[in-house]
Amino acid sequence: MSSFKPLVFSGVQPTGNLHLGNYLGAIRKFVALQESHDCIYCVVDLHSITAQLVHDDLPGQTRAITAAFLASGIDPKKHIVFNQSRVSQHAELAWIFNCVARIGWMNRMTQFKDKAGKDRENASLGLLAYPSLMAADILVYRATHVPVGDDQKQHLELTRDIAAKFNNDFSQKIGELGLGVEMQAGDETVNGYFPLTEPLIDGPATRVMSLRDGTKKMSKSDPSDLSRINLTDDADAISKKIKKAKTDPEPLPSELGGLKDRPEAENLVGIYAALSETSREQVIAEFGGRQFSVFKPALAELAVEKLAPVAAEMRRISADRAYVDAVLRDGGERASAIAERTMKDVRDIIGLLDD
Ligand code: AQP
Repeated sequence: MSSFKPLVFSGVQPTGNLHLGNYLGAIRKFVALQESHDCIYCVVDLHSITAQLVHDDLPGQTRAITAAFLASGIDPKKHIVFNQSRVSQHAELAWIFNCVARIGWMNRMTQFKDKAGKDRENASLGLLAYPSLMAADILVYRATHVPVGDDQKQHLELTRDIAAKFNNDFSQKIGELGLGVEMQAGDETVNGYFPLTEPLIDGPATRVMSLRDGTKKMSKSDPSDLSRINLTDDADAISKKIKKAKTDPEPLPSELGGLKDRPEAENLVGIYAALSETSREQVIAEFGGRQFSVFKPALAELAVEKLAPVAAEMRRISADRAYVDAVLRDGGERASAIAERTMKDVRDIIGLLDD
């Protein structure tokens, strides 16, 4: 039985300044995976217009995210870096997936409920269909692994559901065309064209929380800049934000279990563990019983040490717009070639004449 070639895909929206959550939950993992896998990393500009259509400077934001990828250590020659809208096959496959996915599946998505808020009727159709485009982003490359933060887990489950339904519905045709990989679907064996992609969500910072409220995710769109550490923040801003981070009056506990019901303390310990590449247990072993007046300066020093070089490199790369544009152009061409091979197969499987 053949199997799918391992391939990593992930994307980041150009909706604002990248923050520590994006960095620890996603981008740093992108960098690590380059050693073991072929990787495709995408600035998902089509996603950024689902919640808000008009942006002040979408091209500038797209270039800034690209610069952050490169500054963090993504190699655009060995791997592929591009912006989504350049490869029209993402949108083409998303349309097909709109016809595979069920409205009930989309209505259950918590991100849609959060972002649409109370005025659901007024949300764009694109916001509802967002997970279908995300499934297309991944499956147009038949990617097997997707590094993401915990908030994307539900969308990855939906991606698997879409792949499984497509494989089941077209199993016979996929087999006749000799395009499939034999896969188990319950008790049956089907000819699958799309892999059931695995999310890669691990480590101590899969959900970095707001510095102002430990129950809310750190987010680009939070109106308070004090809620997040931006990748572009300088050393003073990072130190100030950590100093002002909300905490409780108790010292850090001497056992990990003592972080329960202390979301702000738990968040800062998780951030320290992720930045120092250790575990929460080890952070508690080092700082258990210490006051935040000791822990916060240590965390600020560590954050500056790890993030300042990325910010400096981002500034250097951003100044060379021609280079950033050339990376996106080259990545787009290489991505298109793979995506078109998939779409050719998909058109054949469905019966859409294309020549
Ligand atoms: N707080 C977070 N902790 C860990 N990982 C996170 N990610 C986002 N926030 C956190 C991960 O970063 C990747 C890129 O995210 P995105 O740009 O696609 O959009 P998002 O998840 O909607 O991020 P934001 O910052 O919350 O943006 P806005 O405010 O525009 O909605 C993803 O892998 C995500 O899991």
